[in-house]
Amino acid sequence: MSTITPETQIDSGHNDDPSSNYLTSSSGFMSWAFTLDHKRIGVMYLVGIFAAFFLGGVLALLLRLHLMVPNGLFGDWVSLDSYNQLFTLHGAVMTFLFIIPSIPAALGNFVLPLMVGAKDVAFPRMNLASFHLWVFGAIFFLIALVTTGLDTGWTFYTPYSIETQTNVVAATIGAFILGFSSIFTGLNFIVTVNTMRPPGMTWFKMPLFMWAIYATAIIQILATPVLGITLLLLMGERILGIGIFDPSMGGDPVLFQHFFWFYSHPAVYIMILPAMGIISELMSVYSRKPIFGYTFIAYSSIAIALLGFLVWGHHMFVSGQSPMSAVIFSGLTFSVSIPSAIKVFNWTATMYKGNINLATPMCYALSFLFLFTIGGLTGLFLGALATDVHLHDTYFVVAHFHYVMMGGTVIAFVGGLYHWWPKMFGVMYNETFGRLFCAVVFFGFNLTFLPQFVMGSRGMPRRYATYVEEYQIYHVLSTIGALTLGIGMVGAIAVLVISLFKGRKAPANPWGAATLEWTCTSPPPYYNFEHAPHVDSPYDYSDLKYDARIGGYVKDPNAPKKSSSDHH
Ligand code: HEM
Ligand SMILES: [Cu+2]
Repeated sequence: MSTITPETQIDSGHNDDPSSNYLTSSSGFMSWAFTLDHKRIGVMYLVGIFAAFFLGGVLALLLRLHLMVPNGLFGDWVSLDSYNQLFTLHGAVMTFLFIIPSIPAALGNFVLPLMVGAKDVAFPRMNLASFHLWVFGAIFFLIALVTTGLDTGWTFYTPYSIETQTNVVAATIGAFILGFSSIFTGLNFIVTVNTMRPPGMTWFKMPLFMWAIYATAIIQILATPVLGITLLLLMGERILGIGIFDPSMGGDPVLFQHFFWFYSHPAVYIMILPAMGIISELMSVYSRKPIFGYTFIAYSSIAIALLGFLVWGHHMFVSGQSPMSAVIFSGLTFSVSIPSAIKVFNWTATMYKGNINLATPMCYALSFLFLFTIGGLTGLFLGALATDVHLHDTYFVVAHFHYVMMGGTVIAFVGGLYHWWPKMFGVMYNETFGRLFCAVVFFGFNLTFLPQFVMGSRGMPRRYATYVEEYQIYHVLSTIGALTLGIGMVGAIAVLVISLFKGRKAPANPWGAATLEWTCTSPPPYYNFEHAPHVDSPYDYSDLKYDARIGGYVKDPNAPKKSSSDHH
């Protein structure tokens, strides 16, 4: 099961020419669409995910433009109803199609097997199935989009989702299928990490990205089935009228919220944990220092994954749960912030007295640190019962979750993409433009969402198409910010795409990182490694030295090797 021999690959027609790599080893549509190569699957996910991100982004800009003036910029063209559809599809596309699969399915697929020095993930066929399911799920979302749209909010709250005339069934079928895609990915990673680590890579010598992906996979497997069942029940309610959520038949609409958040709060950790894993790698590599507090960071990922299951009720403080359970959920919510804070402190300590290299990925890592801290700290105001009653369903919440999801996950994703890009495609991007657009993104992001904290705390409710004039100044600032952010994001992606055509050839190890994926050539050959790589501490940089001729780092055989348990 765990050994991937060439015979288990169904790819036809790849050649074994040593100068070829996974991109050139075979060609044609079928060699991609039905590949079992984790690297190609990762690249296909990357393309699909960015298409979803683009769609979600265009919807977001339409929303922001609409909100420029109190009664809607587009006049009758965007009616109150279509405004509901815009924000619903924006949220649903961003959450289900983009952010949940983003880091694990694209970067995780590409990097994880390389990090363990393996040829592939444990179940390559299941990996391919996961991608195909993602495509099917996306198609159902598009069906909902082009038929009637969807206007329930991405949360599908009952009883409205039972009554609305929009295509809830297509969207829930889509989300259901996407759930399986996510479960397959998670299952694959758990088995890969458990069974395919090379000799010498004990649990506490794993790169922290692996710990993060592992913790994420636990949530994907345990929480996603709950969403699946919930969506099935919702379909049953709509199609058959089974009466579980519908109060007119004795059902309980709040039950839906319990089911939904039992998945969706853990799901926010599906979004943020892989991002945290990326940041742990970047902080260490670009500070040229072993990561500070390795064991704490590793355990805190697991702690977040488990505690994340106990706090869902904080989304329902005002939906009629008993005061006692509200108090308990509020208390539990604070417990999750402890492991998150541990990570932030350890990343900061890693930089202390480090030899910081402000390459583009590090610029994103620093942005993450700043933005995630704001996102996390504002979560505490929402977790505190007394303040949440006031802030619930206002723009304060909107700002909070964008700081964690976009400022956290998306920023880390883009940073990780810049970091691994030379490995993935064998080219170097333009550093100057990379940094420039990172700065534009950072500025645009804050301009978009900081004003939302202010207007939210002053009472501007979320999901409203119109508003009273006193809020206009915040909305205008936010819209200008969103346009800036859009330009920054398009620029950041353009820098990468242009490098495919113009970038100079990447060395095997441009950043001087010590994890195994940097020991194979860039881009990796079809079988990843010719010989099983030698496993060392993932964060010991003492034996890597810069070689100006190749523009990258090489192992220095003469370097005194520090003890490999140094990072503990
Ligand atoms: C530091 C830990 C965090 C705390 C204490 C926290 C707390 C909260 C609370 C109490 C709410 C409910 C607010 C309300 O509706 O009144 C909330 C909403 C939300 N949070 Fe967080 N949060 C944290 C981290 C995150 C992370 C890491 C993400 C995503 C990556 C996230 C995404 C969201 C989303 C999407 C919502 C709103 C969902 C909706 O109602 O549509 N949060 N958060
Ligand atoms: Cu939550």
